[in-house]
Amino acid sequence: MNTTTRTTGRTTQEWQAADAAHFLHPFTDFQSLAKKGARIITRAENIYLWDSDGRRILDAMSGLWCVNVGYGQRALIDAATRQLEQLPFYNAFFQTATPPAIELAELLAEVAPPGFQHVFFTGSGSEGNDTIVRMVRRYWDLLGQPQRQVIVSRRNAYHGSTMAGASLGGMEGMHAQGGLPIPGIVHIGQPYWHEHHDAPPGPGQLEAFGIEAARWLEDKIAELGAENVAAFIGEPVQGAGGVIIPPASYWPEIERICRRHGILIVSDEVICGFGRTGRWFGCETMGFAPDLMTFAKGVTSGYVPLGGVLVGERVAKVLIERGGEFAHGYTYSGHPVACAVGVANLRLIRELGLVGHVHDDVGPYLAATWRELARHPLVGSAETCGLMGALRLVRDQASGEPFPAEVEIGMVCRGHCFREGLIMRAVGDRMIVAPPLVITRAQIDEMAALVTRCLDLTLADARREGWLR
Ligand code: PXG
Repeated sequence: MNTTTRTTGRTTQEWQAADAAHFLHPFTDFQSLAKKGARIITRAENIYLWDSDGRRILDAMSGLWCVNVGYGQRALIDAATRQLEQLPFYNAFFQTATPPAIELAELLAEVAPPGFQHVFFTGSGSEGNDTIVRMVRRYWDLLGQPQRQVIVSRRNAYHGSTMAGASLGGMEGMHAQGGLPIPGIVHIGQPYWHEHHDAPPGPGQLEAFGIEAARWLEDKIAELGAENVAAFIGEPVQGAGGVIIPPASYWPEIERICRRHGILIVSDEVICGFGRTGRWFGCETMGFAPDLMTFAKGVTSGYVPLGGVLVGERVAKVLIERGGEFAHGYTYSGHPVACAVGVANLRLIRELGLVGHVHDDVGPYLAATWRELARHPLVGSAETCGLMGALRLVRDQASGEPFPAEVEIGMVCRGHCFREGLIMRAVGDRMIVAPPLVITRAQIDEMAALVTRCLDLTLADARREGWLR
């Protein structure tokens, strides 16, 4: 018997055949995957995965931006096991609660920035953003301004895949399927320098661009009428959009504009939350104070599904004091097993000092590593924020000229990563990483060596195919 059958009961080919026959994967071209066969992941430890052929893979994407404490953490496994034995499920409807949900709400209020004392639980980030839409509209309703309906988001944002989540998101490909966005959601441009310029910014230009990009919100508010605008939503750093790190001037200016017009600010912390940027929440790194925050992923390090909304006092006060039922909730709002794992996870992040580890140690180390990688001839720009990094692949380093879209340079590079045992995402021409927060300096070196090898292989392809300038 080979390792595969011993550890997972079936061979890789058997798994792939059953997968192709029955499992419709998310965001997947079903036919082409069926032809190729899925990669079957069978176990994991720390920052490494193993596939059904027994190959080790360095997971530089933390699962899907979520396994902040790394794989195999005993405290989380034990918390889930204990809770499954004691009380696997009870709901939070009908004036009932369970200890893990109460404890997690309490703990979240502790780690959140000042002014966040209340939590609404959901099963995912998408459901968290659906909750946001209903909650901000209810807020304005209760204040006697029911016409304040519109939520402003940004192009190339990602806020989930439900009807409201995909509408809030600014992905055109998603809007094209299913008649989105739903009414009352509009989009402005994203604060991404290279959408408008090939060459890197000169002195002062990035800060000026940040102000300019924030003023697109001012323009949109003027067009809509401030009295009709309920909220602005954004990821502190856009994740799925390609690790787009806004200029430092951007968020403070967005905050000033929203405050001037009384508009609520929603920080989607699904990726940036729980230490990813070197602070507990991305808004702290970016220097703004939101009214509401969506969270998911890192709240349980992805060990079990959980999401929610942290509700600041401005909104909580109205929802609570004006009374009446908020007619919204999910069977799994406050699921005891998920919340027990959340409690164990937040405690572990504290015990291991992971937020400081990112801020003072591995975050700056990744930044230094990225500055080295920026010298590779394929790299036009290299940016990091905490433990998120992006490399923009270009055709000509001197001018920053991008590859023609049809080359799909990111996919070429990702193919090499796949074969070399590195999980790195490609978003257009941006290669991105977001490794588990427990990563060490030595492991960042190991990751960088793999990245360099994959860049070299991609460069060799580009030379051979005549894609370079
Ligand atoms: N907000 C943000 C900022 C996200 O990144 C969601 C909401 C939705 O969360 P759920 O739990 O409903 O998936 C996300 C999810 C990618 C990728 O390709 C990113 C996400 C999901 C799937 C793929 O980078 N982020």
